[in-house]
Amino acid sequence: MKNLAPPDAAALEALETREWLDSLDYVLKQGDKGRVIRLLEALRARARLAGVRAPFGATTPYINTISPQEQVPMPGDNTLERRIKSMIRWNALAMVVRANRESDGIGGHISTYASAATLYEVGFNHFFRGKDAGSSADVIFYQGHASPGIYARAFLEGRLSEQHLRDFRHELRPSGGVSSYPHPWLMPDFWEFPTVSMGLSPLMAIYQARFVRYLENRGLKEPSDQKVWAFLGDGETDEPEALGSISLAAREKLDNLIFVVNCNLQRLDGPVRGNGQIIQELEAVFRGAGWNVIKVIWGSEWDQLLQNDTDGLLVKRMGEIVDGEYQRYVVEDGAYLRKQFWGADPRLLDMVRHLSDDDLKKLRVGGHDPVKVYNAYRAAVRHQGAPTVILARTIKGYGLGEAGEGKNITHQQKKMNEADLRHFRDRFGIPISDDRIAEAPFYRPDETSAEIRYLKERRQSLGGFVPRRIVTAPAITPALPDVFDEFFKGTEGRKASTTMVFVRLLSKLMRDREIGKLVVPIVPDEARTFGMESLFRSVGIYSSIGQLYEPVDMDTLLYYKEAKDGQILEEGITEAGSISSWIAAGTAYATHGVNTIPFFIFYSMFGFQRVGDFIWAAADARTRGFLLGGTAGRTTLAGEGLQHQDGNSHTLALPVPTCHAYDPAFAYELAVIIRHGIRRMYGEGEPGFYYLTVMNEQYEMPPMPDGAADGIIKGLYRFRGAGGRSAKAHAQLLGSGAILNEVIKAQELLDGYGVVADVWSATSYNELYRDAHRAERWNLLHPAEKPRVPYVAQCLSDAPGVVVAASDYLKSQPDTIARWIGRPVTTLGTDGFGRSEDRAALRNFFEVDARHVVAATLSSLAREKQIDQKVVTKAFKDLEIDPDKADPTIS
Ligand SMILES: Cc1ncc(C[n+]2csc(CCOP(=O)(O)OP(=O)(O)O)c2C)c(N)n1
Ligand SMILES: [Mg+2]
Repeated sequence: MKNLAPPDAAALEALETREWLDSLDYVLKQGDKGRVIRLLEALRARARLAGVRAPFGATTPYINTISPQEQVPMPGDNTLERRIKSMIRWNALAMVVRANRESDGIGGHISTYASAATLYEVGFNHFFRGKDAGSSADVIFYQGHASPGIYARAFLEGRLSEQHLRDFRHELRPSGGVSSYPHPWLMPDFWEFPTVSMGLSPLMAIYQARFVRYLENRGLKEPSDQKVWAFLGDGETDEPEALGSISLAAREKLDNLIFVVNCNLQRLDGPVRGNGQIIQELEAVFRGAGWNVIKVIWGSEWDQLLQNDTDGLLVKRMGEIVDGEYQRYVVEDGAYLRKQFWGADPRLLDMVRHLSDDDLKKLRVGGHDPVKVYNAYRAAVRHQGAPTVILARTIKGYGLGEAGEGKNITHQQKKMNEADLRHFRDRFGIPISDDRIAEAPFYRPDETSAEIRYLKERRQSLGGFVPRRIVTAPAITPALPDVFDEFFKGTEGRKASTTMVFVRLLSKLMRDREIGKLVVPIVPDEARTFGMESLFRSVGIYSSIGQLYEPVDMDTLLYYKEAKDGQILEEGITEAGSISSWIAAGTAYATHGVNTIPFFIFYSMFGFQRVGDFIWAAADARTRGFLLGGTAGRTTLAGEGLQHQDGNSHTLALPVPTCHAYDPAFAYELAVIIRHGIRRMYGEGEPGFYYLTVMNEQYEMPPMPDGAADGIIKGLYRFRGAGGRSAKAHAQLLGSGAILNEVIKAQELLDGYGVVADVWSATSYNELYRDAHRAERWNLLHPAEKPRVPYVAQCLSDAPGVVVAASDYLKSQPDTIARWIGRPVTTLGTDGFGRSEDRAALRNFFEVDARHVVAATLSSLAREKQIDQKVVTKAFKDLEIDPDKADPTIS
C-alpha cells in the first residue's frame, strides 16, 4: 500500500482509533468486563504472532484505579467528618507551632500530617478496628512524623489532655509530654510500633501480616479479618527495606496487609521524582511483585472531565506531566494551570472552558477526597488473594498556603506567623477569634457537641480508640521440669559446642507441654550451619500452603518438611526479614495477646552489625525473646575470614538498653541464662530481650560449680580458684566464651612459672558495666550513705594479683569494667579485621591464646615488680612469643 502523506495518515489513524474505541465501548456496554479482557488478550496474541513486540508495561494510565461507576457512596456524616478533620488539622499544626515558639528548634512536622489527614481520618471513622474487636483488632503502623495528627485526634477523643499537647516534645515535663514519634518505650499505653526510622515499618508490617497467618495456622490465634495497615511516605520507599520484601507478601497471598503510600510527591529536600512519576514507578514495582494496586490520584471533581475525555486526550496529558511540574501546579494559580496543563492542546482547553481559573485550582487530588479514599480502602479490605497498596496522591503541607503548601521547604516548616495562622483557620473554618489567633490556641468543642459525640460513636462501633497498646497475655511461669537439668551436669568427656547445646536445649523446650508450642525458632537459611536440621522433621518448617512437592531427601530421617502448622520460620537469606518476624513474635504478647517466645539464630556478624537499627526498634517496641549470634567469636569461627568473624557484636549490643548480652562458654551457663530470661520476660514481664553468642568449637562441657548461677546472670563468677594455694605471684584471669578454655590452659601454664591464678568466667561485660554504673550513680546521688559496691568490685578488688582479661571480642569489652577493680587490667581481645585461618593461627594472630594470656600475665607481674624480668624473658622464649609481631588491629 502506498504511504499516505502525513496529514492523511494522522486522520486515518484517528479514524481507526475511533472505530476500535467504539467497538470496545460496545462490548463494555454489554457489561462484560471479562469479555474485554479476553478480547485484549486475543489482540495481543495476534499482534505478537505478526511480530509486533509491544513494550513491557507494568503501569496503567495515570488515573484512578477505581472508576466512578464502581464507587459506592460514602456512609456516615461527611460534613461532621470534615469538621472533625479540620479541628485535628488545626490542633496538629498548633501543637508544632506552639512547641517551636516556646523552644526554638524543638522540631516537629506540620506538612506531613497536613497531607495525610484524609488518609487517616477515613481510616479512623470507617475502617481501623480497635482492641475491643478482639482478634479482629487491626495492627496499624503510622507514618512516624505524622504523629502530631494522631495526638491531635487523641486530644479530641479525650485521651490526651491539652497539657499533653502543650508538652509535645517535652517528655520530661510533669505531664509526661507526648513523644516526637511513635515510641512504645516512651508511651507504652499508646504506641505499638516504632516507625520513624524510615523503611523499617513497611518491612515489619509485611512480616507482621505473615506472622498473623502463622499464628492462625498454628492454632495460636483465632482466624479473623484483622488487617495490618502500614502508612508510608513516598520518599520512604527509597529505603531498600521498604520494597525489599514485597514479593514475599504477594507470594504468601497476604490479603490481610494494606500499604497506604502518601504520595505527596515530596520528601525532605524536594521532589521524590521531580523528573518522573513516583506513583507510576511504585505501581510498576508493586504490580510486578503481584500486589493489588489501587491508585487514588484524582478527586471527584475530575470525574466528569474524565467522562468527557472520549479521545483519551486528558488521560494522555495527565500521564505526561512529571512530578516536579505537578508540584509546581500546587503553588501556582488557576491561570497558570489553564496555560500550562490545559493549554497543551486546544481540545483540552475546550474541555474546561466552562470552568473559572478558581474552579481549576479547586480540582482536588484523590488523597484529599474522602469518597475516593473510602472506596479505595473498601476495595482493599475486600480484596482477596493478594496484599493491596494504595497510592494516594496528596499535597504536602495541604492548606498551609503561602506558609508552605507544596513548597520545597514545607517539610521543615515549624513556625507560622499570625497571617498564616489566620489563613489556615479560615481555610478550615476553625472557630477561633481574631484576637486569639496569634497564640494558636488548641480547639476542642464541647463534650456534648455533635463532633465529639460522632467521633466517639464511630470509634466505639469500631472497637475503641486507636492507637492503643495493651498487654493481654497473662504472665507465665512455666515449670519446665527436666528441660535444663542435663546441662548442669556437664558432658562427661563428650565434646560439644555451645551451638549444639543451644539446639538441644531449644528442641527440649519445644517438646515442653506447657510452652513448647509458643517457641518460634527463626533462621535465615542457616539451620544446617547450626546443626538444627533435625528440627525440620520434628517440628516442620512453616509454609502457608504446606508442601506441594515430594522433597528430594524424603527417604532420609531429617527430610526438609514443610507444613502448614510447621513451627520453624525458615526465612531464607534475609536477616532484615527474620528480625522483623522476631519483632512480630516478640511483641505478640501485646499485639495479639499471645506469649510467643522467639529464638532468632543468625550468623553472628550479620546480626547487630547488619540489622542493628531493627534491633534498636525492637528494644523500643518492648520486644521479648532471644537473639542467638551463631558461629560467633573472631578467632573461634575458623576459616571464614574478615567479613564473617564476629568480634564486634557485644560492643554493638551495649548501647541497646533492654538487651542483655552474654558470651557464655559452657552448657550450664547457656541453660542458666535462657532459664532466667524466660522467667524474667514471660513471668515477671521484663520488657527486654537476651542476646547470646554461641560458637562452633567443640570441647567438653564441665558440670556447674556450686552457687555459680547468680554470677552467670550478673556477668562474672569464679570458675576455678587457685585452691587456697599461696605463691609469690598471683593473678586473676578472666575469660569469656571459647576463650575461657585458653584462659584455663593459661592457669596451668602459669603454675610452671610460679604464678597461682584464679579463673573467672566473664559471661557479660555489658551487664557488669551496667551494674557498676548503677552503683556509682547511686553513690554519687547519696554521698552520705554507705556506698554500694559494684558487683565486679565485690568479685575482684580483694582478689590477689594482677588482672588479665581475654575474650574473642574487642578489648573495649573488659576495658569497660577496668576502673572498678582498683588496679590496672590487662585486656586481650580481637580488635581488627579477621583472617581466613585455623583457630590456633587466629588466636596467635590476635594474641588471645593461652600463650598470650600467660605472656600478658607475666609481663604485668614484672611491671608490678612481683616477678623477675628474667621469668618473662624465659617464658616468651618457651612460648615462642614474638614481641615484634605485627599489630593485628591494623594489619
Ligand atoms: C532512616 C531515616 N532516614 C532519614 C530520616 C529523616 N527524615 C524524616 S522525614 C524525611 C522525609 C520523608 O519524606 P516522605 O517519606 O516522602 O514522607 P512525607 O513527609 O513526604 O509524607 C526524612 C528524610 C528518617 N526519619 N529515617
Ligand atoms: Mg512524601
